[in-house]
Amino acid sequence: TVAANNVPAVTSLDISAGLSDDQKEFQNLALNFANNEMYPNMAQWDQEQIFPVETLRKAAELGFGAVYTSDEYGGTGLSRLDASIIFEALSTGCVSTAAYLTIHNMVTWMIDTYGSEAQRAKWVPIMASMEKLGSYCLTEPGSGSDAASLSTIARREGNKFILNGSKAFISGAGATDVYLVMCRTGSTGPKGISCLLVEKGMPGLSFGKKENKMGWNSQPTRAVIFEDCQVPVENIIGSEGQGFNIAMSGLNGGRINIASTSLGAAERCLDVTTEHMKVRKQFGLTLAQMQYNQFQLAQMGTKLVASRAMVRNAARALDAKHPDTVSLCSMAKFFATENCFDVVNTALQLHGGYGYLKDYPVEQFLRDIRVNQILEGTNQVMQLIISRGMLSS
Ligand code: FAD
Ligand code: 2MC
Repeated sequence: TVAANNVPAVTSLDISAGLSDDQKEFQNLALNFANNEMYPNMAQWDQEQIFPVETLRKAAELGFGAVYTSDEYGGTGLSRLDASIIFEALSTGCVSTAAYLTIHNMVTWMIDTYGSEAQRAKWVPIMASMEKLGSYCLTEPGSGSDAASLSTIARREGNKFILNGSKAFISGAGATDVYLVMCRTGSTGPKGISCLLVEKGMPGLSFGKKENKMGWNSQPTRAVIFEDCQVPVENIIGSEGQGFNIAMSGLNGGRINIASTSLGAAERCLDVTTEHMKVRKQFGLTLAQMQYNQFQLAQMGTKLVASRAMVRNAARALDAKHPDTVSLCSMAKFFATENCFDVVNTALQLHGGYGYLKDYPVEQFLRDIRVNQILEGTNQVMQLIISRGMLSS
């Protein structure tokens, strides 16, 4: 249930159950931000395709620009569990905007974790404040699920890398400043990949047209194109050949965070639907008085609570560096994005024809979380990772 200080809880599923007092406090902070700064605007951002950078910067003032980045250079220094709680709360207000924030957080964490002192000192403070925005560039037109087959190439020439190739589907691209680009500096396969920090304005960097999407309309998605793009060698993050490992380690937290945005959507839709069921009458009964609908509601609540438990369990594993972390993150992303999609889809059904109208928020939540089954590794790739882990032990 979406319960912030100023919003009554209308279902009995307490999203703060089991959390510490500190966690409850910033959960409330994030819920209030979602209710006051995001939810009233999410339909307009979607319909007019507005990327709400000022709202993102306000979120950064609360520490949400670098939630789980260490505090040494200005990150907030919270845990992955804390981050999941925050992103879950924020996405009750707008999934698409909260999702971009998670990608920015992932990029900032990657720079802080694998960058040199100089890179960390330069970028973390201005990314934590969201003065500069980040994008994560792994996918290419010819390599999506098989990410290690990527072909964007970086050739070393003196003190520069010359970058050629293109990236597809890059969140934020064109509007963001800092691009972490996975590219080939060596042989085929994952060990020939490096991670370069490319800055907007570097010669040879350009962008494709803004993609027309089903959801995630409050953030632009574009191809990123490199034509003899010149990148100083000191812009490498980590060492040559480490890029794929860096990219994958970013995605573990990314997958928890994407799953968390599905939780927030399901929560908001459950709230809205419970209210609707209490007032809408057919056959002389409210929808809530019909046993079929009561059972639907029970199934929705159960799926949501199970999904949240999976996501928080994976976040705890990542915090504890548990050996099963990769599998647990993949399971959480797979389970929560599928089940929360079902919850939101049932919420839409329980609204009847009204659920299909933009007058109600449910159809936007449905469109916005559909992509969570595809990006940051499709749910088929999640199953591949889970079964590999099980078979290799
Ligand atoms: P493909 O890999 O071509 O897959 C097609 C289908 O085949 C899928 O159903 C897939 O599950 C299935 N499949 C593939 N291989 C297997 C297999 N071995 N076994 C079973 N099934 C398989 N990428 C970035 O790097 N940065 C971003 O910021 C970013 N943002 C995105 C934003 C949006 C809105 C979207 C839609 C995508 C974004 N992506 C981003 C890309 C996203 O990560 C990819 O779309 C995703 O990884 C899948 O790759 P693909 O689209 O090439 O599909
Ligand atoms: N965490 C840490 N390390 C990982 C990892 C993970 N989740 N996944 C792979 N690795 C490491 C792995 O341990 C190995 O390391 P080392 O060689 O040092 O032992 C290295 O990476 C290579 O891994 P594999 O041998 O498993 O590589 P393979 O090519 O067989 O498969 C696969 C990798 C399928 C898991 C990977 O390609 C994948 O995750 N594909 C999906 C791509 C994806 O998620 N794209 C998301 C783009 S971002 C996005 O969508 C956004 C919206 C931002």
